[in-house]
Amino acid sequence: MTQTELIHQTLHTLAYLGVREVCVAAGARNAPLVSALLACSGVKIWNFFEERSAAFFALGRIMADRKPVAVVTTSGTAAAELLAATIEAHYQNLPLVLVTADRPKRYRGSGAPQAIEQAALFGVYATIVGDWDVTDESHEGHCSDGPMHLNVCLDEPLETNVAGVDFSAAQSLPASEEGPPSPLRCDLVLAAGMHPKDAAEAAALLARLGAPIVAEATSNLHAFTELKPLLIPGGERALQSSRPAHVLRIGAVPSWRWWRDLESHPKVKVTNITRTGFSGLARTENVETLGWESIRSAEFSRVDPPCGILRFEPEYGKFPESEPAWISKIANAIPAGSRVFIGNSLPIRELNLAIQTARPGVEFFANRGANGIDGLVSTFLGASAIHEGECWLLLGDLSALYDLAAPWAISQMDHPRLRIVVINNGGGKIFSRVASMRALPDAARSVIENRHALGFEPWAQMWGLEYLQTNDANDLEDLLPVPMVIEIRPEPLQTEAFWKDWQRPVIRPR
Ligand SMILES: Cc1ncc(C[n+]2csc(CCOP(=O)(O)OP(=O)(O)O)c2C)c(N)n1
Repeated sequence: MTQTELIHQTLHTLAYLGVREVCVAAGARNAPLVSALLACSGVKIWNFFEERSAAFFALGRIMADRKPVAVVTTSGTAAAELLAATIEAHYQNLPLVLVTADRPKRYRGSGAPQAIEQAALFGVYATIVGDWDVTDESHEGHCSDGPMHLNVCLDEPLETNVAGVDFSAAQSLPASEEGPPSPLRCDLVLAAGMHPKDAAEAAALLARLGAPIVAEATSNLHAFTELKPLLIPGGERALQSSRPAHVLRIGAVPSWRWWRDLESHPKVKVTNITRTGFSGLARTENVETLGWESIRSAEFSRVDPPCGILRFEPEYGKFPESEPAWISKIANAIPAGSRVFIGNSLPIRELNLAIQTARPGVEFFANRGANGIDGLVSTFLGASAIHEGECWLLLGDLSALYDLAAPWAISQMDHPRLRIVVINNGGGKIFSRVASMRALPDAARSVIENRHALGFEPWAQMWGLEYLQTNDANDLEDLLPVPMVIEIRPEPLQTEAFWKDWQRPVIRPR
């Protein structure tokens, strides 16, 4: 096989897998693939100077449009930079296609420049579609769920004059079949991490079921007015008041502490309906995990007696400058038709509490596969790239510092209404909410929280983004139609006071 044939085989495989967008980070070894891709039709190319952003951006594209997206790297540690996004894609079961150019197989184990062991680099996190070299007789790519890895070994001379292929001419893969109906019972629903289209399917079922629902913002269930009477405000606090016998969890693994504590309550039955295949619990007793198709085929009924869950509304007015109140004010300022990406750590928890204050018609996304604080700006940009409404990112300061290179992609997006909101509380303040850490001496807490006094204006300036720092929520209305960084600095004493007030013990009425 010639190098040209090997490259064509790679392009056809991508087209067959359903890839219509590719994020490239170029080097010398992958130049043949990159130049061939640029000569292709029916495929959109995004370009990056570093691979980590490229992979997280691809992840965001997949989350938004639910179609496979590829990322193409050169050899060596460039390929290794894809690992974190691949792990996130694995736990979200998203078809991230990794194409890594490699040196020829005879270099393996030699220590020659840029010859690392790429073939099984992603371990359990990606299915190997192929490890191809011109000396191989035949190349058969296999499709799977979740991330897929295609390692392509290219020898010198590198062929950079390969004709492109037409991606749109490729056949798409067949859809999966539905299972037989099965009976399901529950007295409490937990919902998290659903694409808005999945949320619409789930909403129809949940409205018929009539059981109380504790839903995270990313469940996207708050958009459905028919669910209003069933959606219980108060998050963790509400959950603590409940005594369910059978929990139905739909979508991603919930971020509530209460969910983690279900590990030690084996009598509480848990049924998961998820696209990921992961139960999200280490215990297996009384836990079942079903595929998404059961949302259509299962016959649901409510268990009696009811689980007794109580409703709680946070009193933001008492602590208006606290961080949770700020998240609520931001949620309320985001216009209908917007797409919101929520950072991990405190923002996602605070938004779950404040979701009732969000306007209808807003979509929510987050990286809750492995809960990393890395790649969040890049994932947000990928998820926003072709959304027509406003796109908002709410994230912590350390999370923003983690992804300073991400705005590289903005100049390729025809998108003036990006709002990157950094909640700058001067470090990883989630750790000040963990009881065991609060007991540590201040010097240790300072290291664990990575306390700092950095601001984000120079970052915005570097990338030519508008910058706004405000302590007036009215400034968040009718923002200019330009990409902007918005920095919010909540008042720490009010934040502390808010949580103290919110975490007082739940007293059940007799
Ligand atoms: C890649 C990665 N590294 C470390 C962590 C552990 N971690 C969880 S939250 C957090 C602090 C986040 O700080 P920030 O983004 O400022 O948010 P805040 O806690 O203030 O809400 C860290 C380091 C992680 N989740 N992901």
